[in-house]
Amino acid sequence: MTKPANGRDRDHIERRVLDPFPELRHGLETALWQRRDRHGHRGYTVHRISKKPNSRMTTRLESLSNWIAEVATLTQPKDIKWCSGTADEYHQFIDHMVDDGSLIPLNQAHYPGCFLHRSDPSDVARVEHLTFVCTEDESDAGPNNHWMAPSAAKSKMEQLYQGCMKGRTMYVIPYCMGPVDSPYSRCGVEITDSAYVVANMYLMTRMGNAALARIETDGNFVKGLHSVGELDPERRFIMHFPEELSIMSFGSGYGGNALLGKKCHALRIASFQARSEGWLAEHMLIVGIESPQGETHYLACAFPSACGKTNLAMLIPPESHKGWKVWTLGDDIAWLHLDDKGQLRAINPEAGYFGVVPGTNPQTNRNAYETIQHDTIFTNVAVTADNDPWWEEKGSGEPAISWLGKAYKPGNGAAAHPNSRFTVAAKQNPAYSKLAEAPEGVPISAIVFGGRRRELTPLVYQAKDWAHGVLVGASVASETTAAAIGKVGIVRRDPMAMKPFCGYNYADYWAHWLSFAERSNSLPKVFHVNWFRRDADGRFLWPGFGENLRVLRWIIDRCENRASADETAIGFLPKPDDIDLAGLDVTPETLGKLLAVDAEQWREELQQIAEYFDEYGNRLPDELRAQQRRVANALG
Ligand code: GTP
Ligand code: SPV
Ligand code: MN
Repeated sequence: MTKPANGRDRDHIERRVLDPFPELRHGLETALWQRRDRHGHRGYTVHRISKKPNSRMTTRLESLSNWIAEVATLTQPKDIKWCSGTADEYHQFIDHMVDDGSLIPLNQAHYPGCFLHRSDPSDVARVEHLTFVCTEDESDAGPNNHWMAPSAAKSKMEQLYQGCMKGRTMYVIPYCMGPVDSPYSRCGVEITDSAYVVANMYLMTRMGNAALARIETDGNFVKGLHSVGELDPERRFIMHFPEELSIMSFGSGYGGNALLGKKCHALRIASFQARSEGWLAEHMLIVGIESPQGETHYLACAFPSACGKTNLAMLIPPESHKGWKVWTLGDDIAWLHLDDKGQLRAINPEAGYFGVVPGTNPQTNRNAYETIQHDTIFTNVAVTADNDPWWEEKGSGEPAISWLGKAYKPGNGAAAHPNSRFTVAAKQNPAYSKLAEAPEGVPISAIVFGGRRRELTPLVYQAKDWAHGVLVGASVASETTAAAIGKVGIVRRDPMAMKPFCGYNYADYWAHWLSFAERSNSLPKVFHVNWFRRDADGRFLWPGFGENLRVLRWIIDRCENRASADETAIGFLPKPDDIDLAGLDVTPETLGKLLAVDAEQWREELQQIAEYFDEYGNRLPDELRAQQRRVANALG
């Protein structure tokens, strides 16, 4: 029994019931007790209270209630709201944001349940230059990450957080990345002062009571603290503490910076955890390709940001491919585990899509287009005179108001921001796979790397074996896009499409990838694709989108040992007849260009890869260096 408070103390304790938890297990209620100490300073204790009289108890997970109390003491919110994850609660958040102007209802007759959020114009993409991995030892973060000592990073962040939620509500979001009943899933709790973040987390993750129940059972969770602060780019940081499984983010409300379950947890922290636990957390889509004969293969594909994952995951088979079906499991992140038979299996830790809007139309991506017709949050799109959302290459309508909220004037730049995004629940996708919720995930036949490169990299090639596949992944380079602040169109090395997301030293990461060969002899085959080759006039040589299925068919046939190939120095390439061009306006000459391997250019590329690897010094696995030398020598 707790000691009853004496009369004097009672005056100093105000009880606030925060969430009646209608469907609460154990008959408990959650409450915040706000206390003042002898000096009148406010402090907080979080309790879950039994409805039985005289049996008040703290939450079963003390590490959680203590952390919430600590954060509340630091940030001083006006109140705390636990998120239970119900649809009603989501609608309450939406109404609240409409009231305060942070969400604008779109035309509800045309787009029911759809809203527009205009972010601060300085806050429209990930900020890689302000993103840090804070390991005790700098070399553990590696040359691929910005690093800060954990103690320095924490004191910097604590200064920023000091009193930052005054007058604001602090939301507590328990979430589960992956199906709640999957052994491969991992949980976290995000604390934020942004209702927009809460609404997005509701669509993107399994959040609320079910996640909280699992957290209490697991006894551990990733701690994510987020505040939008004043949205000042000078006071903006995204800090990761992988050794403590915690994240601190301040000053941005944008997707990857603020929805901490996504890139911060499911990639940076998870990749670090995955290394010690023997699995992989990757920037990959997961897609199922079903043939007219009813045979389904699952592929996991890693392309850098804004390089076609969402589009490939939702691919619509072209007219020429009657009877083919494509099923989406994930569009951005895959967690990969070896099962006890040595089969690599994938789950998607997310439950929604935060996808690039521009370019989405019924021809390029009909599934995505249909998915976002209702119950979608649009961020930084334009609107038409009818108050419909509008974006470049939508294929219909005209912009009246730009993403900045000003009258649109042609010639004044894009109407929708190039990195404008939709947030939507995955279940709305007409191609949503029935295995998307399977706790055991799906078996992966092929791993496909890709990049956006106007030259050099052929339409498709296959690595000779797993170790060569690790080289192929480690060699990915791609033109930068609007998904991150910075110059667009510059080719940079982006190994495994993880440059902004690998939470530890790439050299150790490649060693971890290589180690899978010792643990299984039935690993997936590894490929590389490039949909973005251009001619001298800058036009794409390959039609892309649905037609990419023709390339995936060769990939699947290679996995089944039923397609031929030419062996080259860089790997296996299809013979021109191996890619079905029926009904397609691609001449054999163009296909020749798409499949050409220019030895001179490739020698140069292998030289650049060697120089890039040198940045990792002695830590680089010998096997990777040996693979690089083998290919360089084969090129002559
Ligand atoms: P993130 O969400 O940032 O990780 O991006 P993503 O990899 O999911 O990229 P997404 O599928 O959203 O594609 C980004 C851009 O690439 C869009 O403008 C698409 O229209 C374009 N795109 C996608 N697939 C193709 C393709 O096969 N060919 C060409 N030419 N463009 C493509
Ligand atoms: C990406 O940039 O790769 C995205 C969007 O998928 S974000 O959530 O901002 O990372
Ligand atoms: Mn992404």
